[in-house]
Amino acid sequence: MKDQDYFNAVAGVSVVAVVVLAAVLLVAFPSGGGTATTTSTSGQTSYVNLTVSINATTGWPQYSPTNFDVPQGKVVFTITDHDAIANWTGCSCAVKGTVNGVEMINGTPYSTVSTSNVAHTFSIPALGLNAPSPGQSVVSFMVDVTNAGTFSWFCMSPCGSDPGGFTGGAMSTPGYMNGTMTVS
Ligand SMILES: [Cu+2]
Repeated sequence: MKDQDYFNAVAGVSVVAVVVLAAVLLVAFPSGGGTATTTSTSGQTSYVNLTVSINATTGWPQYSPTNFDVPQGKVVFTITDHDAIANWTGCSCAVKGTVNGVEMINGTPYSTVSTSNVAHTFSIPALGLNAPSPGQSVVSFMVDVTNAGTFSWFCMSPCGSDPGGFTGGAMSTPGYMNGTMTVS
């Protein structure tokens, strides 16, 4: 596949060079390519930088920001996940809904992420988006956002301090593992 040269080329990119990586992603994921059935026409690319860290008060993992706005068009997401490495057997490990169906983890492309480390996910069901986020990693991916509206996102990993995962704590408290993306 033609992207292989690019992937090889960026494999050594420093994880702190987020802006550079995002710029390279633009070259790797040109508009109109791949499997997308619809593409945005705005010609605009925007950037969303998300961080997962441990809330000092609650001890729960927390995305920041949780509510954000983007214009229609290509959106490059970068998730810097400071949480611990987490094995998740039976995880939602397939990358879905991104341009070319991949995400970059520390500069290497993956279409499926190893169960040995999926601390969190960034998922928007209405857009068919699922981006697993390994702990102690930088994940970057591009989404072609074609429609305005308010989209709920959440983490599908049973993360946080609650033993049941989805019944309390980080998973059910607004502003930790769920939020909204407003597209204008
Ligand atoms: Cu999570």
